[in-house]
Amino acid sequence: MRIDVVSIFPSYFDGLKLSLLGKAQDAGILELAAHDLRGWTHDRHRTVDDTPYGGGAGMVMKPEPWGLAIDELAAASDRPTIIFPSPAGELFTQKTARELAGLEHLIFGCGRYEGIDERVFEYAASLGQVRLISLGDYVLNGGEVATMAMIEAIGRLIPGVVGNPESLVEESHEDGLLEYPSYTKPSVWRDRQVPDVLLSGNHAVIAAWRREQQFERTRSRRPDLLPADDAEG
Ligand code: JBE
Repeated sequence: MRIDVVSIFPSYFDGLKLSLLGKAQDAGILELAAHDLRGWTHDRHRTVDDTPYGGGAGMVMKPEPWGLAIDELAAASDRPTIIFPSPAGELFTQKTARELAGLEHLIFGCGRYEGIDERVFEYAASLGQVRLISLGDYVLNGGEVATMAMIEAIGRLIPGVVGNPESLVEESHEDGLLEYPSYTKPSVWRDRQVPDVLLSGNHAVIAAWRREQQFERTRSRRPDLLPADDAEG
């Protein structure tokens, strides 16, 4: 998979060279490049924003550098998916991550939250599939941190990135429920005992207990994840 990121702060993405995603890049499974939007400006001050038509607070990102950036990066593949992180977008979930992990080429455009000139999204749709995606209902200063979170969630689903693929299926959200609690040695720590059932060696009973824990936690912490009938209590 190829991922291009356009940002006025490309060094944010140096962190993605660490750990699992760094190894995936070394192994050639993932090709990740962060580009400076200002590289597509042509004025002395490398201007990327201007005042909004119609008035109002803040600045809006100018369309010209975005147009050139998208032209150049989209030309590298057939029909890339172009993602703009935005609090006004559709919500990012594990399902979104799975969809995006199956694609060949993603381009992330990181705007500041006052926004990018709307015509950029229309134009981008002529070169690829455009998606505005939100990490959640809160406001960040720009799309960079949201992009990093999405790349991490997507990247670990690419075959070969996570060493043991079984560890992927037992995680929170993969089956629509929160994860069951985990314990390791010692069996007693500061007077707290690991639940007896986990020491029983009875795999069927352990599996049933874990399932019940998943439902219990989901009911108490995230009832919105359960079908309506199961949500109360
Ligand atoms: O979630 N997001 O994708 C955002 C992007 C930019 C600003 N705030 C956000 N929440």
